[in-house]
Amino acid sequence: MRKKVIAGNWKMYKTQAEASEFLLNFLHTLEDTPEDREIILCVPFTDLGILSKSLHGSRVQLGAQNVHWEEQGAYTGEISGPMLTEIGVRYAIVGHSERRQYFNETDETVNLRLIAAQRYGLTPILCVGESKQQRDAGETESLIISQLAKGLEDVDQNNVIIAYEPIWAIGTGDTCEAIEANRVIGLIRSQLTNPDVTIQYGGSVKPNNIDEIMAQPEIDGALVGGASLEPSSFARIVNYK
Ligand code: G2H
Repeated sequence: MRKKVIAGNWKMYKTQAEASEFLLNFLHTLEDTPEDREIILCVPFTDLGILSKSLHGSRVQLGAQNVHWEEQGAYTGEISGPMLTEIGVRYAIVGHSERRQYFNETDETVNLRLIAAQRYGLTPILCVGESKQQRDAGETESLIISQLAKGLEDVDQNNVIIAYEPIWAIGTGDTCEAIEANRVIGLIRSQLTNPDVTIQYGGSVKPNNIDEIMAQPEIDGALVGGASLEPSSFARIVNYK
């Protein structure tokens, strides 16, 4: 049985005070949430410390939005795996399209970060996905196969989550049809040596489309941006039917 995983990606939103307020209104909504799903919040680095304390004893796991490949060193602005695991972080998003687009993240650096995340005890969430231009040019399949091959080189597939995030559907409200997301995720699975890897869909996941997304046989979860910022909306997503 593949694990179902719903992860919020807060991106660069929420101060510590706002994060604490979110939890006040969110945690009680999990009382009846079925045990079959893992819930993760991937939050800004500055929120990790306080959330690590507040989430202690809850069923919500903590994730970072990036991780460097070295244990320590002169890498201004970066955070290492041991810094994250020391404060109870379990997951790290790697290779999100916003990192690739705005911060020159490449398949090579994504690969280094994935390997390091595993080395230091984190489970990485590898993001792959095509732009509108690439989709229109018929390059979706080849691009994703290439991102997977380069990103996953020497990566242990027993400890990784993959998120298919078509760039054209991110933050646009323009969701990829569930059936099309299912098709691409099936293609992703066909490229893996471990068929039991959890593969999420991400891109404008909302309360009104989560049930259809999670009903697809290949889709094991969701990586949720905008709709994870508001407690009632994320609660509805986590409590998908
Ligand atoms: C895709 C997603 C979260 P949103 O980036 O990773 O964001 O749900 O806002 O499209």
